[in-house]
Amino acid sequence: MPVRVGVIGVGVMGAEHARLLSREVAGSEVSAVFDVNPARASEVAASSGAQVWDDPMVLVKDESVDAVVVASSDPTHEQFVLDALTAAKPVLCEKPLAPDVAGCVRILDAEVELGRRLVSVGFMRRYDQGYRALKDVLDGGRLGRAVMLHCTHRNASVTPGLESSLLISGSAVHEIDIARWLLGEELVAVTVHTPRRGAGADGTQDPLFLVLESAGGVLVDVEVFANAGYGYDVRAELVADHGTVSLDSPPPTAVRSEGGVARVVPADWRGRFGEAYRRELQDWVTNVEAGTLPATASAWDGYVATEVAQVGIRALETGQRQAVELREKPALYT
Ligand code: ISE
Repeated sequence: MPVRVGVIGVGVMGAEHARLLSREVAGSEVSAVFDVNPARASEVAASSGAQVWDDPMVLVKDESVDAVVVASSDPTHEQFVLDALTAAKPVLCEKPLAPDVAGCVRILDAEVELGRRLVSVGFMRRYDQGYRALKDVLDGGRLGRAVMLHCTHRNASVTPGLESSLLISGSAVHEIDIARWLLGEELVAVTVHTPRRGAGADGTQDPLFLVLESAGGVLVDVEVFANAGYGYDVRAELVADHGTVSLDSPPPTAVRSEGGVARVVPADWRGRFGEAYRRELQDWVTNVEAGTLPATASAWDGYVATEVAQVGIRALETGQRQAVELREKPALYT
């Protein structure tokens, strides 16, 4: 029997999840779909063979749904994740787990109360082959300890007038998660520098330059440039005691141009992380089926990402280095 998944929210991301679950992931089918836009829900339901629901809370509880994917608007995540916990069903929630720390904490409390880990958070970079290769090199020990991590996160363009804080909570949050995962350490402080605005900035403080400090003294710098103008470009270089290793997945396609060799990057995240999303969903479905824990980010990781992003937003607003104070980690997540 395939795992029957209910997908809540089928905008660009949710529709892609539904497509992957119904066509590319082994052992799953999409049995139910909800979206605030009924036409969009019908379209995705028709292409994935699912039923359309007009009440997401009823969808979560229905017996035709074994597990839930939440890809609706950020402020609605908390409610749907809590509903899934009440129904004791596995749930994969797109980032952020909740946009505010209080919402994440309510989810942590509910999961701890239930006493079972059912929540996964969609930090798909953990499934990217390039980041996995970086982690393998670091964990293999050949390069010694990590000292610095340089990160670049560029989008071609974003909605004009985007709030500057969203560069941190919507984009740099991926680096926040991947840095913790890669280094195996928590982040303890954030500083945000603001260079002069890029030509496409349009009211947004863009780019931003973040410096994250890890508990063990590793410095992580993150350039977030939302209107970089040319494409979706994610880079990373890990500097260690005895050498450096760079993210090179997928290898950029080199093309000859008049000035020499140019780097060609995808237009958006789908071209860059499509395979990571597929692997993430496959791991989730396989483990839901087996009743075991996937390697996804947990509710704890989702909470920490939101907490550190909020500290980053404070650092941006104050212009000062801000310390991160995490809650005590519940035993369920150790
Ligand atoms: C977007 O919100 C995402 O979630 C993508 O994963 C990220 O890479 C992109 O930069 C964001 O704008």
